[in-house]
This record gives sequence, structure tokens and C-alpha cells, in this order.
Amino acid sequence: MPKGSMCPYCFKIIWKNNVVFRKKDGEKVTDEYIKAYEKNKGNEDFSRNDYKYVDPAFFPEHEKKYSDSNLLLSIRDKTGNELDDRLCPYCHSEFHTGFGERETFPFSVIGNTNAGKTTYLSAISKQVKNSIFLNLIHVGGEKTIERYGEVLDKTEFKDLSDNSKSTVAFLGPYIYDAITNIPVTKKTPKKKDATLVFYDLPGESFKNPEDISKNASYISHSSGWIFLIDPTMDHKNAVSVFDSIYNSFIASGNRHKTNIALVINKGDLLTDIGNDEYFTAMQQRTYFEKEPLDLQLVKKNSDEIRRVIVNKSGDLRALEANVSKFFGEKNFSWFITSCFNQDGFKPINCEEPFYWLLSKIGLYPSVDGPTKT
Ligand SMILES: Nc1nc2c(ncn2[C@@H]2O[C@H](COP(=O)(O)OP(=O)(O)O)[C@@H](O)[C@H]2O)c(=O)[nH]1
Ligand SMILES: [Mg+2]
Ligand SMILES: [Zn+2]
Repeated sequence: MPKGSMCPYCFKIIWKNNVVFRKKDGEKVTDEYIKAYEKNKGNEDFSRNDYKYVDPAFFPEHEKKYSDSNLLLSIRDKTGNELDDRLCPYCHSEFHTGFGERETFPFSVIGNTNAGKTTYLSAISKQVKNSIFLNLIHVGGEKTIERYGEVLDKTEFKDLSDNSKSTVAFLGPYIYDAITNIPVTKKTPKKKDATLVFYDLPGESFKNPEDISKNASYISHSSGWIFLIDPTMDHKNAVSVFDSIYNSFIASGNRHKTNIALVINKGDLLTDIGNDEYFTAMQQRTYFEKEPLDLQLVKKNSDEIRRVIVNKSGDLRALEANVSKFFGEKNFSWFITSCFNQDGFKPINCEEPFYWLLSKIGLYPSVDGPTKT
């Protein structure tokens, strides 16, 4: 772990074993670190009492337990309690088991309420299970994605397609260990496992400068952005969400060196476009269950979405122009996805934008053109 791991809550880089521990008994008091963290997030009225914390620096080595890879797992206190709740030294949020073993890669899913963010994350989680290259294991943070996926699995299509019930906004984090199985190539020279953290960021949190400043750290730390667009809604919303983010970053002199997937979700509702015989971008692609992502196909589909959808909307064209300015021409791509088909929760191509973002950071295999079989 040469670079340290990023705290999924406050984004500080934590050097291995630079953690503190929560006591298991004694007095319960206000934890000023958590209070400061909550206040920073805009939660002014936060109040909760917790057991005190202790710094392992004051404990003798023989009271400490390490993993095989030398991760400090727990310490034993004077009364014989094994303290194994490891906290971030900066914000005192509790780390998941194994935090510190892998590098952390945050991903922001941005879109208006009702754009389908929670459904979409559940869809990715479901589709990734078929991949031979990647396995995601939920290790901490919110559990909504998995739980909601189970609910969707049991829901009839007629209820799924009631397109008006938004899930309550949980910002996350949703924390997953990503176990990769990537063939060694020049681009991916060695096996790299990682911790992926998803944040579910409603567009409404980017409306005014105060909200933007509260939420900016999520997106500025992200290794990839997934920008979800509900094609049945007015695109002016999507444009204004991106513009608010864009303006706040430009104003602070930041440019973003990462990638953004522009995802037109709820593709099943675009029935008029689905009838266009040339529109192949919406067709289900299952090759990525066993083959690397084909970057030429991604490009071809992106161009087709631009031709069939984006170019017909002044708002989407404006969005693309700003995205291109902010991220650079090569660092964005259009995708079209659908979380449902007529049979129910049967996601179509939801994993594609995600794999594309992962391939940009060496966590998913890609090839330039179709692989010969
Ligand atoms: N038809 C259709 N509806 C969808 C799709 N994805 C999500 N929805 C519906 O859109 C609504 C909002 O989804 P949700 O995930 O809660 O949106 P969020 O507010 O952005 O988290 C729900 O009623 C979903 O069932 C999709 O691909 N197709
Ligand atoms: Mg939601
Ligand atoms: Zn922290």
C-alpha cells in the first residue's frame, strides 16, 4: 500500500496503521472529530455520544494484533477488551474490515432525483456478478444498493415501470472491494485489487453555491463520474446541474483530470428511438461477460447516440460542449442503458460505462477493436 488509502468519508489519505480505536466501555461523550466532520457536511445539529477513542501509539506492541500483511487489526486494553473498531484519525468514521490493504477509488453517480441512480447502481452490482474479470464485494458503508437490488428482483415489471417512485437519497458511501482478474498486458502490467466507493449525488445538491461547496469534495476526489440523464425529463435540469459543478470548479481554478460517462438511462422508455433500425447502441451486449471492453465499439456507439439523440437536443449539445471543455474531448463518452426490460429487473448495458471508467484506471481490460475468436 505505497500511496496510502483514502478515507471514504473525509478523503484524507491514511498511511497504513495510522488509525485510532474506539473503546468498548467507559464513559460516552461527544466525539469532537465526528461532530466537526458532520458540521462540515452541513449537519449543524449533530449530537451523539460515543465511547472514547484511544491512540495505539500508547499501547505496547505485545497488545497489538496484525494481519499477515502487517495491517494493525486490534489492540487489547488494560481490562482485557479487544478493541477492533478502527477509526479514521481525521474524522473518526469507522473503517470497514481490511481498510488499508488496497487503494481507494471513489466514483460519483450524479443525476437529478428520479434519474435512476439507486436503481442503476443496483443494476451494475447485478451485472458485474457475471464478469470473469471483476468481482465486487460489499465491505462497508450504506447497504441500500444490495437491498434495493433484492427488492427489484422480486418486483413485477408493471410495478417497476411506475417511473415516479424515487428512492430516498443516501449519499453513500457504498464501499466495495474489487477483486480483479485481468490478463497481463502492457496497459495492465500487474494484478491490482482496489476498493471502489460509490457516492449517490442528487442534482439538487448542486443548485446553490453553499450546497456545491458541501458536495464538491465528493466529485473532486472521484476517479470517475457517471452522469445519469433521464430522457423523459427536461434536459435543462441535467445541463444546469453540470453547469453548476463546472462553474464552481472553474471558479476555484480546478480542472478535472478524470473521465465522465454521460449515460442516457431508462433507454426502454425511448420507444420512438428504439424503432430506428440503425440504432444499435441500445442493443444488449453480453460480450463483456468474457471479453475485454472493445473501445472501438464504445466510440462507435457514442457517435451513434450523438447522432440519434444528442444532436436533436440543444440542451444536450450544450451539455456535451461544457463536458468537453471541462474534461477534454477524449475523456467523455455517451452511453445508453436500461435497468429493466419487459421481464423485470434485467439490466441492459448498465455495466458498460462503469467498465469504461475502470478501464481508464487499469482496473478493467480493454482492447482497441473486436477480439478475434
Ligand atoms: N423504465 C425505467 N424506469 C427506471 C429505470 N431506472 C430507474 N427507473 C425508475 O425511475 C424511478 C427513480 O429511480 P431511482 O433509482 O429511485 O432514482 P434516484 O432518485 O436517482 O435514485 C423509479 O421508479 C425506478 O423504478 C429504467 O432503466 N427504466
Ligand atoms: Mg436514490
Ligand atoms: Zn476520515
